[in-house]
Amino acid sequence: MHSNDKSQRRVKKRTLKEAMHTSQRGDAGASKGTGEVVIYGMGISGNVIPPVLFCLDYKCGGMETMNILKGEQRTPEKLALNPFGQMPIMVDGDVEMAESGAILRYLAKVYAPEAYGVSVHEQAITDWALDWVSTTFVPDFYKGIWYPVAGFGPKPADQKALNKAAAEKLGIFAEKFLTKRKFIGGDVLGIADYKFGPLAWYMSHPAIENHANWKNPPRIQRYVKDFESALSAKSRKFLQEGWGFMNTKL
Ligand SMILES: N[C@@H](CCC(=O)N[C@@H](CS)C(=O)NCC(=O)O)C(=O)O
Repeated sequence: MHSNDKSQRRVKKRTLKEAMHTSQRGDAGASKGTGEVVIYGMGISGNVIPPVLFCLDYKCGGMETMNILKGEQRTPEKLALNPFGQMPIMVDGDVEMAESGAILRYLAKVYAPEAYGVSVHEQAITDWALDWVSTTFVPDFYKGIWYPVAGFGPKPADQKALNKAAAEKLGIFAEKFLTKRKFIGGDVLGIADYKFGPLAWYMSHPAIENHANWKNPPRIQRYVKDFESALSAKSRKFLQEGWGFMNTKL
């Protein structure tokens, strides 16, 4: 072998070793965050509320109104941040992103890793709950219960059947994620709670019972009470906008 090849291989090896060392230290791509996260959206949105509550509780930011009823999500400035033209949008320094679940994962990683879960196992359970809520609970049930009452979607063809299926699935959800624990995250709120809590809380509004004939199952009622109690005073104040909005639907 040519001596030059040897030295090149040494350089390559060292680079790989360095890279491994860096990733084992856990600082590959680590981000500190500005501590001044901006969530663009509206306080009545069940997708915007989760990351805003997280920011208020962890004192790392808050919401700036972007009124989608006036099309403000489609200005060139906002489309540059989220080309899908939806809220919430998050900006944290150079990090610009959307999708409530993805934002919560980012926020936890940067500002409160324990809210995602300490071990890979705990994080996987968080992901499971978060993904079930986003991909099943919201489209199959929340959209047929909360959206029509709020005036953002059509009534389902068979409300009674939808409510029955929702209660059954929430029973399974509670058994899986809320047995022997107060929250999905355990004794304290985790990011799956920040996603699910606001939706369950919204479904506990009397307007929902009046118009969709829906009442949260007992375990979810208790969960909603615990969820509200665990929030900071600022978060509870923030929720007043959404509650007030639903009061107009009574
Ligand atoms: N999967 C998204 C859903 C976001 C979403 O549906 N946002 C709605 C309001 S709650 C929106 O921006 N709608 C306006 C539009 O689609 O034009 C998330 O979880 O963030």
